[in-house]
Amino acid sequence: MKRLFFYLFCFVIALSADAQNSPVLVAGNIKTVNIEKQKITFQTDHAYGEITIFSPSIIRVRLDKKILGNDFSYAVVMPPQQTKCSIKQDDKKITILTDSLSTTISKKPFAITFYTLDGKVINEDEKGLQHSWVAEEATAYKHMQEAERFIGLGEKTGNLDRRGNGYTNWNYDAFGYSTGQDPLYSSIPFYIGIHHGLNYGIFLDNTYQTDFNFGASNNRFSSFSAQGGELNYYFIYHKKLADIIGSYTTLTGRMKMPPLWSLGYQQNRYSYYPETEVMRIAQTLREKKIPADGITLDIHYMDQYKLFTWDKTRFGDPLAMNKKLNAMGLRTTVIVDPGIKVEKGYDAYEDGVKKGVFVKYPDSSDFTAQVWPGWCHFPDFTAVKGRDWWKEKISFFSNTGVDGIWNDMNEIASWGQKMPSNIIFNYDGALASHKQAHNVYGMQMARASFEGAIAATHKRPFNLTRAGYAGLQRYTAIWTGDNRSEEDHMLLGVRLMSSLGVSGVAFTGMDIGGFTGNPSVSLYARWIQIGAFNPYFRNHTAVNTKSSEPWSYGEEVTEISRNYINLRYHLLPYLYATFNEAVNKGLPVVRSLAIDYTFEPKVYNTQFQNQFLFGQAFLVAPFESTKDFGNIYFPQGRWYNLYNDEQEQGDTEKIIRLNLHKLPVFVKESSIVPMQSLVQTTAEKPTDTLVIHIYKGELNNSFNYYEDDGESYNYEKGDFYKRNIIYDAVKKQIVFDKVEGSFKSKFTKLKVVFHGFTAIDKINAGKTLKDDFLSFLNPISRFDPQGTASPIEGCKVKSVILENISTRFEIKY
Ligand code: NBV
Repeated sequence: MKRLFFYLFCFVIALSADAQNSPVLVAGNIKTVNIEKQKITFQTDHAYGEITIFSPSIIRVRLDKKILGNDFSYAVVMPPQQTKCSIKQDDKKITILTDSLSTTISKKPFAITFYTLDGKVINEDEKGLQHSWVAEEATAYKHMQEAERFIGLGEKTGNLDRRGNGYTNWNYDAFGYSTGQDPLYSSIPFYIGIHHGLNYGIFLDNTYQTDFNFGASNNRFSSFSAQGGELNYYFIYHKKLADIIGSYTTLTGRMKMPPLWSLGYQQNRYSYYPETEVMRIAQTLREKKIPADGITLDIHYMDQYKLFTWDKTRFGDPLAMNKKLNAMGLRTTVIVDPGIKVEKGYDAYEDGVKKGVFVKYPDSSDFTAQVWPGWCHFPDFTAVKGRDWWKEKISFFSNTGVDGIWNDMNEIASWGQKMPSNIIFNYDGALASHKQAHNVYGMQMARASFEGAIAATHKRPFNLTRAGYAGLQRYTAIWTGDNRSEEDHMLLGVRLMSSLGVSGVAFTGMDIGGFTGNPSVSLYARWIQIGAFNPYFRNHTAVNTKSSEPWSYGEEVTEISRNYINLRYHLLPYLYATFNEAVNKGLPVVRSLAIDYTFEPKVYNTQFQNQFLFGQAFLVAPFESTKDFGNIYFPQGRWYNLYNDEQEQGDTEKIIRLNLHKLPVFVKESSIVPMQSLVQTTAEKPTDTLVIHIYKGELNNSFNYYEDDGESYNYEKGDFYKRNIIYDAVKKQIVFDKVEGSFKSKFTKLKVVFHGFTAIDKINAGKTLKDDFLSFLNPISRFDPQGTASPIEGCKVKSVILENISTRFEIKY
């Protein structure tokens, strides 16, 4: 017996010695707990922790192997909300209950499980692994649920469902990336897990390199790690995936309304110069009746790539040129890179050195690296001083008539791609090494450009970035960088936008036609069709590639391009209102089907994963331009073919013949789609009639029609025009609610177009509506992207014109 005890004793000693020598430090058991209102602080064997109830649906977890430091975030803008909750503890566990979920924290060892209110496990730490450190790398291990799927993580290549893969967040200048390359330019450490009819979000707010493992080379766990700093994550639970995006974007902030012109077509190339070339492009757009709102100038507009300069031989009088462009309804966007050329006598350099705004080595010398202008210094955008300096400098552009800022190379990219770790950033007073500041640098540059442009103009700027971090949507749009002119890149671009969308970023785009290389004629045509359904509609190509304007691929493609750009302009009222949903609810414009049909396995089938909803109404099915047939998945409900109103019953797949002239697009039943007459630019006023297309259906639906001046922030003070339009399939009526807000709509008439209806019973607008408004039911054309309106025999589409009524009225059918 004695001997047995002795052996046991030796075994325990050996085990604990092992634990001490282990290269992996586990958090261990909870030793002390302190509960204060909505916050629990605790200490474990090897870690310090804090769990906060942020809202009924958001629980925040902080864990570090040292005492928790300063609580600062570039991403999170929402403080904890006062929340009705109960926190109880006994020897074994702490239990948190809110109106939305319950959370159990086991004490021995420290481990967290999140449950629904009826006791289903939403997410739980992987038993035996939980939380640990390997050197400075901290990791949380979560049990991989049966058939669990993972979506999100922002700009990540690969499939919609990320299961079986691992990803790294480290902003990277990924020139001509491959379709499986990781990482790319921006980092959004937020993903959504889906299993057993449940979905949740996890946002790891840590700007160091972070790594996610969704069952890559393991069948046990999903995990997330940070190369330094705290394990600081937010767990979000809602029944509906859209609400998870809603909560994530209340945490990290939402976009503001973009300028209306930035939703028009934008013509880019690397680079248009000199001025005569820019004007030739502008004139050709107008002559060929290709609607457009913007021309973008790439690095050649600068004097030897020096920021805040114009090349005087190429652009003698930029202000005058930009005025001429404005008179044609075109706005100018210019590229800006962070690298400031080291050159005596160059104002930005001299001034920057004098004011000490550049990032530095530990010996206080300014960090120098090579990029376009040669040797450069880089402003510290993580410092108030650096941002303020840039904000002042950026007014240079509005002074020369520029309306858009395009922040490029802000990963930071430099030749050689290896920036030393020991560069010191201010990190808003906390001082951080390059390792900690790298992923947030680009977002802070975009922030400085955004805030600077607003300060200079008091208008909404258009701001675009390549690099970013969670929360970037507050300041900027993003595009997916240097893609290739290849079929699979076009489809990858769609998935990148979908993934950015579920990760809180609504204003996204890709280089239409592809940046590197030359697309085939058919690829260009298909890509520009898809582009009409991109939130940011930009055509771009690299230096030394074939011209990429819509007329560069022959007559037929010019016509296809024009048709779809026309369609985009017809759809602006719908798109603008959809952007307003991003502002108010955080919902994206390009919506993965996973948002509305989360638990439908077919959504994640790689055959269908490129399909997306453009706003709430349009189902877009992109296919390679080389295919003759395409298999389309129609989610439940009924779907109208956009071009001929033919109806498809949902919950089916259907093989359709593809045709280069028509991108497959379908409209969901019960949809409400406002459209306007064709204009060549958003600077041109459409006709006085807002056309509202209504598609008959069995679903209840509502659409928030929205308008404002398109350029100022007065809408934040109530200067908008809003009207909720409700499709009530039970009462068989469409209700136009009363108008809200002080803005006067640019439309004075409503034309309601009925799709799929056989008869309209009555239009009940109270006393304001006279009988003669019922002069309707002339068959109009089926929708065709050319916007012509020739009546089609036997078509059931009917319309009615109503003088604008601002009070509530109903249409009964
Ligand atoms: O400024 C030139 C390019 C730009 O056209 C492109 O869109 C960016 O992603 N820029 C990268 C610099 C590097 C190009 C090789």
